[in-house]
Amino acid sequence: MLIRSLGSGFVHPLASEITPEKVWQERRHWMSQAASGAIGVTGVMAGLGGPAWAAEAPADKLTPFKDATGYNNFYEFGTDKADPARNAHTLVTRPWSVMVDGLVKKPLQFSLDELQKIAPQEERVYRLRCVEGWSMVLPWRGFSLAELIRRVEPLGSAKYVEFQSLADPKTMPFVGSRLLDWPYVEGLRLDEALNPLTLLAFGMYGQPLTNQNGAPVRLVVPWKYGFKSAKSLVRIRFTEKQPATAWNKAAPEEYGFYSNVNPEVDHPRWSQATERRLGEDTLFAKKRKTLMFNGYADQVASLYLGMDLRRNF
Ligand SMILES: Nc1nc2c(c(=O)[nH]1)N[C@H]1C(S)=C(S)[C@@H](COP(=O)(O)O)O[C@H]1N2
Ligand SMILES: [Mo]
Repeated sequence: MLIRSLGSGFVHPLASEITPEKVWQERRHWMSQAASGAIGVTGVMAGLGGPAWAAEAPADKLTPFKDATGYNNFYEFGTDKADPARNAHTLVTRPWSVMVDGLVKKPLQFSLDELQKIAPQEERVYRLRCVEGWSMVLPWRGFSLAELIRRVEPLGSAKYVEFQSLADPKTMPFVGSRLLDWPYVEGLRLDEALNPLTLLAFGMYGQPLTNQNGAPVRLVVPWKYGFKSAKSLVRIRFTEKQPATAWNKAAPEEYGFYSNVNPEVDHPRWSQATERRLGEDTLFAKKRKTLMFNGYADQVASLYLGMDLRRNF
């Protein structure tokens, strides 16, 4: 391996030779040592946004960058898992703006630069599980959606938040196809949107989101099936009625509004009891058991007290 001296005895591999996941695994190793008191790292903690790391299970390894960017769902660019990586280069992410409106006191249109600056961004390692049975673990970068919600001051009548992805037939080859009713729309109840876990993400693995992962800004809702995490957002709208979401409209028996990860509620066409982790799916790799709320029950179970999660799937 080529190494380069950075002076005073420091030797470091060239950036081009280390994969993003290697760098991140190293940082996490430090972090776990820091947490156990093995090394003193006030500075490191400050740079990494400490508390968010508590959300990950110890056995979770980061999903390799190439898997996370090469196996995607982004139907605007095709239905094959390799299509987004192949086709999403046509997406134009600058200039970009996000309209935040509906039942709020202060409707605002943000340029991407303005939006990125409304709160300090932090790194958060989240698991995300697709309803199709695969999952991944990634270091995302962004801030809680609650930071944005606070600034527009929802009215008392606002009960839900609707998220709209860009639908540009000129740059997104499958917008206009009959796969879904475009634009891609998702929604959360206001209290779900305000939960600190709900992330407005701008980056992943220490760099801006790749187009196939939803550049320049997306949602990451880690306790729900992946399709709730809408990509390439252009509008966030506060409503009184539950939003009509793209997948729910396309197949209501298969994709409910809530879509909380729940191993006990099977998809009508397959079991949801287990999942395979991207990057671990060799022939003999064991499947993982899917966890209730994708492992985030401590943070979110209280949102659903008294609700029948079989009926409200
Ligand atoms: N606009 C838009 N957002 C989307 C999708 C999509 O097709 N279009 N697919 C969803 C699904 S089904 C999943 S599993 C996740 C996948 O995110 P990833 O490609 O970053 O892993 O994005 C979600 N967000
Ligand atoms: Mo998905």
